[in-house]
Amino acid sequence: MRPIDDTPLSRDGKVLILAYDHGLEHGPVDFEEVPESADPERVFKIAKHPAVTSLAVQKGIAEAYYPSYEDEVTLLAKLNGTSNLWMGEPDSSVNWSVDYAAEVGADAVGFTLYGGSNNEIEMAEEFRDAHERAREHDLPVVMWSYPRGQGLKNDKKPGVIAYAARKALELGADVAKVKYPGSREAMEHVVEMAGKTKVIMSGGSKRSDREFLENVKAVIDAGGAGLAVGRNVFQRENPTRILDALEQVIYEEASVDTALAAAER
Ligand code: FBP
Repeated sequence: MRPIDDTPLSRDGKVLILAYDHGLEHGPVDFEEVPESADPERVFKIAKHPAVTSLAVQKGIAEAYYPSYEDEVTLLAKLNGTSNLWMGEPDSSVNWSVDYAAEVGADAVGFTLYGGSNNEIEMAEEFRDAHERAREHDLPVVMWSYPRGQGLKNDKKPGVIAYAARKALELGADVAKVKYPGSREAMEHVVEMAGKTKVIMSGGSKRSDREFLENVKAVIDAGGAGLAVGRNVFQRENPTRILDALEQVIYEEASVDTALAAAER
């Protein structure tokens, strides 16, 4: 098994995944703020930024667009996914196999697990199959570890997020993508619970540059490895500017003020 830091998913031990599966997960509503963001071509171009260690997309987008970017973009195949039209207990269909993702050129795979859902057992078994196949292909595995379901009223409680990170470690993920638990202290506990699994923050809905960068800074200061971000990048008119700032905060461990000033230059 190749150490994750020897894979293109990691830069200096840190991870910045640009997520672009929102057309499936949320629908076209996420593209309304910046209509050009509906064009995958725009996002593949953004993903060439040196701060980005991979672009996470679903199968159809990878098949249609990745061939033109395979020399410049690291592909993370998001294997399962669901839509906002689904009204049942949280669940996610497996939309492509690891074998097929490897054939398309994936350098890493991603998988959502809704811990606490009535479908958790089936999802964990599907994760097992994907994880073991990914190991055969030597591909790092990222778990979107999102406690969500009937019994969970607040999926952002610090204890729940710490459990989500621990599940990722126990089930073999190299990276656990979790929601921000609200503070640096809470994130420290999450990172501790994840052991050798790297913890990254899920970007969340769009907020101001400063507010977003403060969250990312707290994650890095807590020992987190970085983030997976979609809307806070592609819903900006100038995605390069925020990526320049993220590069400072994540890889240079710069302050938010320094990062914002660097992004202005
Ligand atoms: P954002 O940075 O836009 O939150 O994207 C991260 C992500 O995990 C995407 O991969 C996914 O489409 C979305 O969030 C799902 O968010 P949620 O399940 O909370 O609606």
